[in-house]
Amino acid sequence: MNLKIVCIAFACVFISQVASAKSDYLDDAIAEYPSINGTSLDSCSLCHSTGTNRNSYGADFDAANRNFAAIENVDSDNDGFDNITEIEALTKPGDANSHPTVQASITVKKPNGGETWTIGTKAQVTWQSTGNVGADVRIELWQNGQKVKTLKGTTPNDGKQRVALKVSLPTGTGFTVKVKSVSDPSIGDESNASFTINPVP
Ligand SMILES: [Ca+2]
Ligand SMILES: [Ca+2]
Repeated sequence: MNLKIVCIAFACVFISQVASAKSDYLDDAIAEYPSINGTSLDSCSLCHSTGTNRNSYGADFDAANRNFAAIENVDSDNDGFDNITEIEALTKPGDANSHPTVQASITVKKPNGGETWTIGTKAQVTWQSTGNVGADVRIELWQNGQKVKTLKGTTPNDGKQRVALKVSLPTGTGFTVKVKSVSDPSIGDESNASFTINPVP
């Protein structure tokens, strides 16, 4: 047997041992999380970026003495979703570019019913958004199911906007505010209940 054959034989034994060590952990992962079997998470890339280099999830797994349950509530790749949420959604817990899809939504917080606005003052409109709502929103004033005024045609989607209550606005009861995405007006929300606008005192 020449040296070349000995080296190749050694390399094969070494590689097969590394490979079997990897697949043991993958088997453990599948035993812990049967739903990943046969999916894109059923791969070395669950814990490794390239070759034997661990990704952030693999590093946390190693640091936790290879205890999957101990790192379930950790967000290893810092993409806003903890590891168990990603595993259940079949997205990669060690890859920030892979994460669950968030439904785009807007929720009006103020006015949400019962308020009284007064012409001549400024009123605060606030809202929350999730997912990809876009950079800007528009704010509309509705009364008894009819749109009466666009208070802001476009304003940054930063969750709050003060609006000047001009004398040209109608007064009375039955008002609601709608906040909608400018890029996709089908994403929006309306005050849960109506509020009142009083004239200048
Ligand atoms: Ca994550
Ligand atoms: Ca991820």
